[in-house]
This record gives sequence, C-alpha cells and structure tokens, in this order.
Amino acid sequence: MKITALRTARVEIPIEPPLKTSIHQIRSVGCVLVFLDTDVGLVGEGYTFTLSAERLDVLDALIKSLEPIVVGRDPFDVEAIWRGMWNDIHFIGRAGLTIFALSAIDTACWDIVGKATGKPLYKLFGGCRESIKAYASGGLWLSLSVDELVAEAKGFFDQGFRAMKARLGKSHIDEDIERIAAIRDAIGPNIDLMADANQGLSVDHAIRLGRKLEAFNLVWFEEPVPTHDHEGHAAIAAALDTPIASGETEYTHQGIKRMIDAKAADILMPDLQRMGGLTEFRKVAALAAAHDIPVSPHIFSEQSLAIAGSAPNCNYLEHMPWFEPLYNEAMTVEDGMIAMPDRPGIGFTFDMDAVERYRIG
Ligand code: SMN
Ligand code: MG
Repeated sequence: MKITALRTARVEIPIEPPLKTSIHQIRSVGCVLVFLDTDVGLVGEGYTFTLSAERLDVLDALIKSLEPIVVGRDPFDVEAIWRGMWNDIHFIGRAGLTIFALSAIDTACWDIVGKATGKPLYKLFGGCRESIKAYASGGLWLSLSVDELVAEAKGFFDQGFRAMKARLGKSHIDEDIERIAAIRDAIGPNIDLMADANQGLSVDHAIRLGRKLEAFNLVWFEEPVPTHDHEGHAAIAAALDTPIASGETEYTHQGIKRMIDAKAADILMPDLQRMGGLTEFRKVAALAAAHDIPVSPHIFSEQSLAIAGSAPNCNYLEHMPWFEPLYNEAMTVEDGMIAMPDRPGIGFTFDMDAVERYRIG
C-alpha cells in the first residue's frame, strides 16, 4: 500500500460564549485537518489545532512541507515516516509548530493502519480495557460566576459524568477556594474533582492555595506554575498531599523525560499534538509506566482513546467537546465511563458536511 496524496482543510469552530483560563482567552478552535489518500482507497485522518485559530496558515504550510516525506510511503512504515519527518524538521526546531504538523500526519498514518487491518487502534496497540473513566473538561471556566459553576457542575453529573475539572487562578486565593467549595458542595464527596491553574501562579501562591485545597480532596492540582519550572513543580509536589498533574505543553518524550527526572509531576498529561502523534505518545506512556507514573491524555479526546485503551497506566480521559461537531461519530458517557470505539483506526471520521460548514481560508 502507498500514500498517494496529502490534503488539508482549515476549519474554525466558534466557542460561545468565549472562555477564560488564567492565561488564555478562547473565542474558537481552529484546526488544520489532514487527509492522507492511499492507492487502495483508504483515507487516513488527523488534525492539529490552535486556540482562536491563531497562525493556522503557518501550520498548514508546515504540514504541506512534509508531503514529500510521506507521499509514496507505505503507511505501515510509521516509524520510518516519523523518523523522516523528525530529521526534516531538525533545522527549524523539534518543538512547537513543527511537532504539531508531524503529529497530525503520524496520527493519520495510524488511522490508515487501523482501517487496513479492520481493527480499532487500541486493540492493535494491545488492548487493556474496554472503557475509561472520563472527566468533563469543557466547563467550570474562570470566566463563570459561582452560580454558573454550580449549575454547570450539576449539568455534568446529569450528562453522566462522575468526574470534572475546574479552573483556578483568581488573584485572591479565597476566591478560588470559594469557587471550589461551591462546586464540591454541589456535587458531593463521591464525584472526582480536578483543578487546573494553567501555569498562572507563582510557587509560593500555589503552595498556599494548594494547602487550602487539600480540604476538597482533589484528584489533582494541575499546572500550578509555568511548564519550564520543573523545580517549582517539584517543590509544590513535595509540599502538598494533593497530586500535581502537568505536562500538557511539553514536547515529545524528551520534554516528558526531563519532567520525570525532575520529579515535577505525580501525574503526566501528554498532549497528542505535542508528543509527536500516536507513535511517540505510546513511547511516552511506556516511559511513564516504567516510572510508575499515571498518564492522563490532554484533550484530543476522540483520538487519545487509542492510548487510553492500550496504556494500563492511563487513569482518566479528558472529555473536551470542542471537536465533536467535526465528527460523524460521538463519544458517549455512561455512569462516568467512555467506551472504546469498536470501529477501525481512530474510530472517529470527519463529517465532510460539517467540514464544509466550518471551513475557512
Ligand atoms: C486547556 C488549556 C488550553 C486548551 C485546552 C485545554 C486546559 C486543560 O489546560 O487541561 O484542559
Ligand atoms: Mg490543563
């Protein structure tokens, strides 16, 4: 089998009302969708995205620049294709947008492999479970009032979630505590609650906030300080009982390895497009397992089920609904769990009518 063409499509999905984290303002998500055609008629699909559709032109150009490495290759040679792209991007850097581009292509290659063998990817990788506990992540934003937080938390429960994540980062610690207390009160003690500061705090602030958060039995306290501050993460992890989760903006196994070496996190959160697609994500999950560290994939919910269903050290799937409108198939949440797809490849295919609806550029 050979890959015969690489095609892209740019889409922008509005997020209404716009959202805030401690450092982001989010109006939309913009994606570059990747389609790899083959000489047997199978098409592999992947995507990369940026908040508010920023710099999609650059991403599109980077993806297209990798076409000569991919077209003409057997998609089963994923490692060789990955290495070819890795070598090709060396001069302009092996982090940032180059890795986003590489990742989308790598994932599309795996999608072909799954479709060609008729197997969902989690099975091809070696299945370890049929469903995974998911946490609702498309909400409980910093931009919401306390009343809105409470209503949304109850809504997540009604949708079937038994775990959810709130955002932290108000300038006064007591305000963050009031918000988390209101959510905990609304959902009761038996629902898993996580909290994410999106790298917005100082080490001192994070430790003082973290001490007050201990009362709410959080599953984890995420990204208290900027990602490069591994020592700061480690100091916070050592000071608190609540596990520290981090890693969503690290790149490839090198970034995750540096975090492990620094004892920067109790739970690692690799992001598919920053790891280098499924090829590298599998290695990262194994690296974390070798150190007895759980992983929870960052967003890319549909695609990361391939990892969640094959990595025994995966603890939770982040359920982010932003990309649902692009797909023909939907994830379903039942009693807190999301089932692995029984369809071949990624198991979620782009709805071309939706692609036309959201297309830009
Ligand atoms: C997050 C930040 C930015 C985009 C998507 C998601 C957040 C998370 O840190 O972990 O969900
Ligand atoms: Mg996060």
